[in-house]
Amino acid sequence: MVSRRHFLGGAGVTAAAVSASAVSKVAMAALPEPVIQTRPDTMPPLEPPDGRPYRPVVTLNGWTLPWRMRDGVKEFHLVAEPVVREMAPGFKAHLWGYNGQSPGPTIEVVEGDRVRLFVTNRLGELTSIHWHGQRLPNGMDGVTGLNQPGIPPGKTFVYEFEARRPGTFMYHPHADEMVQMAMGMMGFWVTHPKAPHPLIDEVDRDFCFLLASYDIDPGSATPKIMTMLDFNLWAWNSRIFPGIDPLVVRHMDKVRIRVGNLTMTNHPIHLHGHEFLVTGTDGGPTPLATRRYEVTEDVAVGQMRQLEFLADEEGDWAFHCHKSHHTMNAMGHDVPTMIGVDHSGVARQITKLIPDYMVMGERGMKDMTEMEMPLPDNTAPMMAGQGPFGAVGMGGMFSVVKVRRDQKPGDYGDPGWYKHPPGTVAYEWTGALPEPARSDAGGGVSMPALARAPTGEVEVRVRKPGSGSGGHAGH
Ligand SMILES: [Cu+2]
Repeated sequence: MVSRRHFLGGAGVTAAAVSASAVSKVAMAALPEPVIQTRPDTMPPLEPPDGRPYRPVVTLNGWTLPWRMRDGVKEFHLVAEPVVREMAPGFKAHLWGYNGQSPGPTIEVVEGDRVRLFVTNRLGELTSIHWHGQRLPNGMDGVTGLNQPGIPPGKTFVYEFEARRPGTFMYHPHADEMVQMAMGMMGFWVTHPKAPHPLIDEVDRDFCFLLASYDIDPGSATPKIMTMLDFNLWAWNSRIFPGIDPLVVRHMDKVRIRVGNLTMTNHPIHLHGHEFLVTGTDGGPTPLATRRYEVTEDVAVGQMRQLEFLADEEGDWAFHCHKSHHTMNAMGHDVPTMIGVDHSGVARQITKLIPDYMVMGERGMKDMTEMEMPLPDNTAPMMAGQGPFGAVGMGGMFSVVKVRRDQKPGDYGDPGWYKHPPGTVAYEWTGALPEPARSDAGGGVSMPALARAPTGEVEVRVRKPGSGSGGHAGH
């Protein structure tokens, strides 16, 4: 075992030999040792020890794969294998990934670099790696059966090509499609420009992460790979809020955030407090004439987007997917809507039989964020982020961009919660209130309102849990 601590500052990275049964000693002599990551934390950027210099990216709750320079070629060793990924504190998932984690490590190279990637398969079935978005020889494109035979279990294949254009890419298998990506096999790839580029700005902080979704029943650990739409865990780099680290920046930093989508639906990624430009896609840097300011950018399936902004507003700014179901964790699903249903009478009856019975959800679901519900072991909290003012009613694809004046350049450490200047936080009004204006329009002339329901009893049918009418598919 050779420690690689010098690469990542003691970040829990170790080198592990491939088992002798998988690869012969002769073959091993030519292979770079695979570097394995054991922690799900955001690792410091990997400053390039050799080759052309560049400003490295920071992978949210992830890390960058060190390489070996041999005869001018950057050699990487990826190991496809089952992993245990902590998706949030107290919740571990049994996924497939690379080098100890899902997603796999970020690969960073420079435009014009010759890259050799050894891929060892420690899964029980064939795999391959497709280098999404790259210009490369057809036989290196990684589609099993079309461009190459699948990599059999226990074998190592070599991919080699030149990183021809700078930009934001990803890698994933093209083998047993539905299973391998649903199990978490994916990783990020960044190719930095070799010289100042008219469409690629230098930035102070450069973050990246992949969007992923899983369907893991409460109390279990393995994703249901047959799920097509109704996922219950919406993740950034296989982490769910409150398990996603904040993106910490210094006030007036120029910030780039690279996002890739390997889920089965689109994600409108929304930043509070700032406007950003979309400066790149997997097709490369966007032409200047196409750039416009946005606060939400939809990232469709199989796409990459680069968002850039000047962090000129101090504070703790929410950063999340704008699909509201994607900022929820597993327990928020498949429960009936009880809002507005007064079932206190029913509750009194039930309490005679079950003393601990709780009325839930009739004022909304927020109560459940503060309630310590008895959950099965290994279950993600439904929505359990705690902010300085109480529970943050969100989970899943949610994090915080923390902009601080006193953050040191290059320091990604969490500065804690923002301390608001006096008089700048929304507050309770205790004075006299004017009557609020209310619309009493019953509909315009083109669409007259329906006659109001006659006064009298309104019949309400309460939907019972477990009645099979989930009403939740397709989001
Ligand atoms: Cu989403």
